[in-house]
Amino acid sequence: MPSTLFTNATLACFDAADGYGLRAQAALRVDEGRIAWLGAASDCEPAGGTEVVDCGGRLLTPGLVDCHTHLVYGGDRADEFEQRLEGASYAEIAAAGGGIRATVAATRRASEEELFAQARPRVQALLAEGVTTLEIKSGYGLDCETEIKMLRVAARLGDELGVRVQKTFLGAHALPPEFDGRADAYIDRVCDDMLPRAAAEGLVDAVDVFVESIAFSPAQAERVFDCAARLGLPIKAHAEQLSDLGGAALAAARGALSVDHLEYLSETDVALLAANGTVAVLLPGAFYVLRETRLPPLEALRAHGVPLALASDGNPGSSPLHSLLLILNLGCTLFRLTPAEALRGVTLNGAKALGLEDEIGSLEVGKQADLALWDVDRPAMLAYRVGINPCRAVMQGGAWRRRPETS
Ligand code: DI6
Ligand code: FE
Repeated sequence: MPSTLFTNATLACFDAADGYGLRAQAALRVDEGRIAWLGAASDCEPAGGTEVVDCGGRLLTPGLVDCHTHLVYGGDRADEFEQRLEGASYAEIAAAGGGIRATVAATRRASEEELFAQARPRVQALLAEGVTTLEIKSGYGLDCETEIKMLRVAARLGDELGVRVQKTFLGAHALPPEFDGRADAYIDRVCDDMLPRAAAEGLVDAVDVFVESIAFSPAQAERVFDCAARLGLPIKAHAEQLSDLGGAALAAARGALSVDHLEYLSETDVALLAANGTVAVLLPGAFYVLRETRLPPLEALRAHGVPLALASDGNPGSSPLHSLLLILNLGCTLFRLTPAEALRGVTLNGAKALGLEDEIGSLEVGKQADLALWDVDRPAMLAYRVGINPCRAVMQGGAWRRRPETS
């Protein structure tokens, strides 16, 4: 693999405890797919055979990480968007058999090929904005065959589009209709059959549960977490999105990588996240689409030093958004994150939410050379402006996904 030297760059390294870790007039060398050196542009001398990219003062960041998506599914839910505009709530639509269940029916009907074809443009939209790692959850199959079909499609998206995809099993996302009134029996099925089989096929990097009154109770979540522990898999939770059931505290106490949503997280439970190194993944897309008003407890999360990540939650119901740059802007405008917090949330802390912070997410020697070069000179530009994609070039593992045009 040829070496590449980025010179005359503004680096946002995310290599310190906070801030961007900015280095102006800097250079960064990539060897064998990894970051081999970085420092002042005046200190580097390209060896023969090295490709040199003059960045012209532009911003070079770690490739972006979207650590929470549900991008593999059949159909769409534009009809429910219209119903909500006529006054129905997300929870009411779910209770009437729509919502996640509507997508489950469409996903069960779709072939693997159809699911792949439908998901590809969603992933491509993220990639166009500098994403080099994304997580994709199952959870619209709710039977063994369809959950495995979704996870296979997720793996294939990674292979064919040349992006790192982390696969999360979310069998406990909603109760399938054939188990109506028998949620505990469904959890038995998840633990005895679905999750062990998906894991045996090498399709599971982490296990997630939706802990909510319209989904599963903390006691049911615990059983899924026990099963994950037996299989040696890390856990996550959708928690405190619509009410406070204590799901985040439960997951954090068991060492969850992340707990996600968190609008109803109580300040007392924040300390448990901090104590266990669990990342708080904030999802402003769902907050925006559902027109929520209750904000996650940002001040308490900051005061306790909980790492904050931001993600798209791309899904057909509550967050049909496929732009991580828009999510940066929403995180700042709706949740009052600083641009530095927001960008850290889609780089280093997004990586941490996936357990990958030793490998990706910052510009540090030894890390994988996942890089995005932007037509901006200041990082705040990425969160500030909406509707212009300034992504100029992307390198994934030391190979160009998109080369910079020379100008
Ligand atoms: N919370 C969400 O935001 C998504 N899943 C979840 O547990 C929404 C899924 C959907 O509405 O299809
Ligand atoms: Fe989600």
